[in-house]
Amino acid sequence: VEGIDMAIAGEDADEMWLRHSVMADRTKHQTFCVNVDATGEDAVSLRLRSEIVQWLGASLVSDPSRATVILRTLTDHDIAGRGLTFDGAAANEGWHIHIPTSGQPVIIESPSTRGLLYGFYAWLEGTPNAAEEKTVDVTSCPDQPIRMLDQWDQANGSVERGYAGESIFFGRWGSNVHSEFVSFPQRGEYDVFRGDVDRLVAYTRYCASIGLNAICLNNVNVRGYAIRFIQDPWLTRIAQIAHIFESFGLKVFLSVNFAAPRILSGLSTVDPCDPAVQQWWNEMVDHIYERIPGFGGFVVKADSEGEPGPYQYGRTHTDGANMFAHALAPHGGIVIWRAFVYNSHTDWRDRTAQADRARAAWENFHDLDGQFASNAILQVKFGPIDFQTSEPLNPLFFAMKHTNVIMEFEITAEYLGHQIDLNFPLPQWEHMASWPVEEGADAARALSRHALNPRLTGFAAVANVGMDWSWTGNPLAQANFFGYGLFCWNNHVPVSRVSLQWAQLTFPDCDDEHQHTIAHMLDQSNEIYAQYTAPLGVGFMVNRDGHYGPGPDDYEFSRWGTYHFADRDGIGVDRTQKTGTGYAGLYPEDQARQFEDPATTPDDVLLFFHHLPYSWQMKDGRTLLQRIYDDHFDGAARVDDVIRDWKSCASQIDERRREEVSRRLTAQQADAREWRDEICTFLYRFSGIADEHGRKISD
Ligand code: GCV
Repeated sequence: VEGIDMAIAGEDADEMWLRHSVMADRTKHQTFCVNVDATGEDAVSLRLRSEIVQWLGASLVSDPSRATVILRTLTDHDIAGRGLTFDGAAANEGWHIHIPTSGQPVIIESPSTRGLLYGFYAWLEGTPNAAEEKTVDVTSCPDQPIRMLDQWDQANGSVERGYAGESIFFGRWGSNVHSEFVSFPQRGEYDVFRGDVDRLVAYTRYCASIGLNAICLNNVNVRGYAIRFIQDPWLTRIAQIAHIFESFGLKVFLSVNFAAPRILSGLSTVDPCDPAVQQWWNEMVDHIYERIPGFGGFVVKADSEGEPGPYQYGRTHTDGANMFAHALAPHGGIVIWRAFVYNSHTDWRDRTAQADRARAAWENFHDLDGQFASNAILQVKFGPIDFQTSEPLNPLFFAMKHTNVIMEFEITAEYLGHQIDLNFPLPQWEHMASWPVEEGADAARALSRHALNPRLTGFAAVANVGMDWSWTGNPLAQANFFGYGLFCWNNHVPVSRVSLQWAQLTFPDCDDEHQHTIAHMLDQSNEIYAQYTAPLGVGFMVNRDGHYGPGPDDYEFSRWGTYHFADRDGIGVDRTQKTGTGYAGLYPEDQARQFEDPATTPDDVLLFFHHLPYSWQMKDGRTLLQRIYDDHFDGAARVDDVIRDWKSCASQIDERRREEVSRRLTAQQADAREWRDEICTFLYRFSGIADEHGRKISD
């Protein structure tokens, strides 16, 4: 790529689930033919060809009769004539794969070149499974039209909440020596782009290979040089990166700082209703599209955690979002406005509704429903707090009935063990996506039902990669990235199918039994972690200094407004309507009723909704405190089992991955024991109630 300070990717970067030798072996006897007459050549079809020839090293012919794998685009006429069904708001990106029993060519078809690319990778990854005796005919379309990654990468090369080394986009080449990166040396010059094109191409391939179609390159907290990414010469660099992503079918977005007109051009105000401010953004957007015609648009975090926003000018969030939407609309761009807005200056003494952080997103946005522009999207975190181990669905998903909404997840393991502790969060994500929202629609499905434009809904997640050789710090955390893509595509994909497919692709040298062992380790990891950390949905008992390890009182008297309220009698947050913050009443009547009563509240969010005495009788007959003690001992003991499982795979796994994972599991074991002991002791000191099984709890 012209102008980029070329640097060769570390030769030793792990190949994750696309192991070149496996893929090349799988295709070495194949001859491919790509026919895109129905849609025409574009950057994606050219990329598809180069993937076949340059990446796989396979042969490509123009005559389909000589091919063993035919990839072709379809016209509407073809689709109707063949009786094929491509369904949903993203039907265009779907694929149809035909695998014959023998003799005939494999056929991969789609209405679009992007769909062909997705079908190509799906086939390479073994989806659908080729049956030996039966012809396979499968059509598959993504459930969510927008399937996005949010990078929290910063211009200085660091990654906010990143646990896998420095940014793959920004920073000084060669400065990443280890994943335990702490500080980045100041750069004298302004070119903050790493320029590691090989690494970017590889990353983009991974994204496309799991069906992703959008990425925001920089952190939502837009600081330093990142504020200038929308201007030349930095924009030229962004264009170069966008060029790579677009060729793999991904749209590129940038996070922007709401106060940019003041910071960059000295405007006296950034009031979104001021014509000069609007004009500034209009011109800025026009310029961006001159450089990047396929640009996706902006992601904006405003009025939250110290970021500037429309409230400072007495304006609403729709005033802010619609200003950007208006500037982007002529170019087909969109603005993604984050609903993670809360006042981080609460007083712990205040126990009223206004200090309940769980209410914040709802309070700030519910009455703006119907007022967002049709090219604006509200991005809502799945839970009302902040990616805790267990939360109920954010009630905003019920309130927004005439708004484009994206559900936000966090792949990077901020509260889930920093990619040190094993934690494959797919079960939790699916639980959130499957939350009943209305007759015939769970949360995932309801998104398109209530959108102003059904194609402008979807999922976004904070990415978990960095310059670490394994991409994700912990090689097993690659599964979380892989799983996210498959989850976006099929919101109810069976968890164990994903983990097994990942294990098979990633550890091809393991035998079947051990691939199942690895998949099993992943499948139970999210539950294990939830057992030994903050109990039953209470949240935020995590260490405030970085969010790893226990810190039961770290937030209790802080300004961030999240509390467990443990005392000598009980624990939990009263969010009932009768005696608490009233939060339970933000749900539709049947669910509000369910959460109002601790007897009908599901265990995993029991302490999220209720402050209960330690003697509270759980559904299984145990007391609340005994259940907490048991979970903590059980969770920590299960980590020992996970270590045993990993050891059982040892002889079949290369040394580097074996040792890296082992080191992290040992650290997890220490972490789990620390959590167990701190939480149990913390509650024992308050309650004075001993463990029924006489296990040692320090006093
Ligand atoms: C990017 C949490 C994280 C912050 C993050 C914020 C957000 O508060 O701890 O690091 O900021 O969420 O989602 O904006």
